[in-house]
Amino acid sequence: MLDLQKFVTTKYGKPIQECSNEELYFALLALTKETSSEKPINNTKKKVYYISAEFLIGKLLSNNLINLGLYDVVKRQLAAAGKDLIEIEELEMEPSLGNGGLGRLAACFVDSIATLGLNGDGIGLNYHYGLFKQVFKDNQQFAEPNEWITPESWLIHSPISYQVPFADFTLTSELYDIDVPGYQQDTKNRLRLFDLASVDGAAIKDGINFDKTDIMKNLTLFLYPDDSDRQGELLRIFQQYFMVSNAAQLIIDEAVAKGSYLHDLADYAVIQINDTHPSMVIPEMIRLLTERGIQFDEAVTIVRSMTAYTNHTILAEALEKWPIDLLEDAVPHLIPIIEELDKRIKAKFDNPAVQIIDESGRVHMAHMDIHYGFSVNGVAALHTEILKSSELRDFYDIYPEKFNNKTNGITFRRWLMHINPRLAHELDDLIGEDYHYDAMQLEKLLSYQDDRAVKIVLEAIKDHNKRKLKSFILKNQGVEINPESIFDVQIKRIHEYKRQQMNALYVIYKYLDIKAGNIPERPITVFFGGKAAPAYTIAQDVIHLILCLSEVIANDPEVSPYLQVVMVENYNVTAASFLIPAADISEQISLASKEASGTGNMKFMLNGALTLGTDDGANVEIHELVGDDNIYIFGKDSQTVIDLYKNNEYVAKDYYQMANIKPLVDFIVSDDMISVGNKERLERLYNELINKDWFMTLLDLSDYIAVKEKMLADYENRDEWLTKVIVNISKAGFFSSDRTIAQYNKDIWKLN
Ligand code: CRA
Repeated sequence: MLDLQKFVTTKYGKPIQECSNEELYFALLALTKETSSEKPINNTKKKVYYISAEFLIGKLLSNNLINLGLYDVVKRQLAAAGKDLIEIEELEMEPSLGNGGLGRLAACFVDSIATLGLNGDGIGLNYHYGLFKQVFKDNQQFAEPNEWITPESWLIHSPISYQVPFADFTLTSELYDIDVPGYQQDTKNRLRLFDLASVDGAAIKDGINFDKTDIMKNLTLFLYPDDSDRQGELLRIFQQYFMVSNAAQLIIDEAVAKGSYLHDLADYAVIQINDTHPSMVIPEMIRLLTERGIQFDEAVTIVRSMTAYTNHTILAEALEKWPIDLLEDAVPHLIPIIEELDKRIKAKFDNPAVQIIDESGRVHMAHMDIHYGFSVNGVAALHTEILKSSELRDFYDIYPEKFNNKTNGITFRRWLMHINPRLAHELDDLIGEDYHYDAMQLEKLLSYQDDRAVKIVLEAIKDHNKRKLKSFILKNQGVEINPESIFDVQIKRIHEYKRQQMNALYVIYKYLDIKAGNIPERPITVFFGGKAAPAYTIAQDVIHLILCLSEVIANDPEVSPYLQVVMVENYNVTAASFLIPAADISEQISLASKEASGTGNMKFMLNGALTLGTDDGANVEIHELVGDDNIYIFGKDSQTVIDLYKNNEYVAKDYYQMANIKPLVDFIVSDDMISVGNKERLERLYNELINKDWFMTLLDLSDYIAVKEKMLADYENRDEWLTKVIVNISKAGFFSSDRTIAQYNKDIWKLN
């Protein structure tokens, strides 16, 4: 049994009571690293390499303590000495290695791979400033470098290093590992982050602008550096190639060390390509194999039998397509390989839609993945069906056997046990701990759906979590919120297809309604959180709209007691861990067909919030699991939307002219708003909505308002609402990433 007092005294020569929280944080970091370093690395023959530009791992202390079985003891022993683990954990910097769902999914997956005892590492880059830190000034977003690496951290410097060739120079990599102990597992895996020793933050000028030409200094500074110019595009190619060349060299070395003679490489390794950023691993692996004496044809066969591709989006602009001349400037040695791969496809299929290099000389990474890998998967049932029937239809016709669905999932260690310990303990008491290992066991909770006592406890837990969120927001932003209000939460990257602007129009509706004298039964607090890509102007305008609305409402004494808008600054995994357990309403309102899956929707459901959403992404599966009575669905369905696009039939103006909609949209450019905002931004957004509205906000707005009003009214029937909450928690087991990973393994990786 752990004796934390002894550990701390040995380290600092004084007892826990006399240590600062900072000292205790570093003691716990050391303890956790030591404990996981004692676990042997999983070294079974075949291994999966999950290559991803993002791993949004969040703070690791509690997560690792939970997985190592130390969380409760540590918490207890600290408490006995008058110290609070939650306060200590605040001192950890959140790694900034991801952007959104795709990166968080990768983090959940490495946790689940380790937890299932499978041999698999994540491979990515060690961005020093990661994704930018978001700050608000003048009701606008500004981007600052996010410095997260401290001298002592989770990173373990490895002796592994590779040479990575580019057109004009060769770079030498460094490797940093982060241990990934699975939940209650004897072995561990690793997250392996490649870096460059010479990277230098002094290359940054103001905000997140930096000299883009000096690759030695900037290669791993930022995730998704601005690529609106040629130099920026080149830098992204440099990053992607650096990541996959290191990965491919590591994969070969590890296999050879285990006895592979390369012809049998696929018996040792399988690569999961997480979206198209790592796609160059295909030509790179072919290059390395041919360099090692394997014939080109055989190299292609080997690579095809060991690479699988996950598609995360149907938005065409998010799929990498690099002009061949740009690739030529960065990685000329890959060009003959890519051209040969393309030539073979052109010889076989005369359909322009499936070519790797298109007529304008762009290399379609996704097409290369599909032709030269053995598996293509979507991330939710609806998404995979859309890929097969429309987006990737021509590929599906050629290779129906390659297509499969893997509905996303989330790790319950973080998204239940860590962020909502009271709920987890209540579940332990009610249904036992089996669900820790088999999430489907949560269904046992269904038998309590009419249990008054359980409902009272659930309500008390929600209330507690609302108060925790209140302190978090007060501390971080100096804003007071009302814990007695309904918490309505939309947290995700800011993007037009996710339709934060529709939620903002609802807020305007409510504001005007309250001004007209209709006082809500109970106050409502609407939370938004999310970053907008610095080059995405309309998304910045949406943030501006929300911040201005927040100010207008806060300044209006007629409305502010009943309605509050909070835009959470620098939304990240840590903020999510406070927002999700406190939420009553989970906003999942993307335009149907556009959200590949969503994973926030799953986290909210598990923590007892009800979904207000469209039949999109994994919402469809949530809907099927909980049934019509336990979810609030609105809006046009995906087929209708797909047809509207196909026939070019949607005209925003027709909706704007409607009597209930026009005043809401007009409010965006009202004097009230312009007095606190930036006229140009508000007018641009207004014009975008009435003239274009590419993601059909106005199409679903009336229905959204009606269903949200119904939901708020239903909230007042506490007994029925809590039944719905129980049903949602009970049915969330399907969304465990352990289930997702078990399916990847059974159908794709075939490890063990
Ligand atoms: N934004 C999808 O949009 C999905 C995640 C993880 C996304 C989400 O609906 O849940 O992937 N796609 O599968 C993406 O990043 C490049 O595409 C996302 O994170």
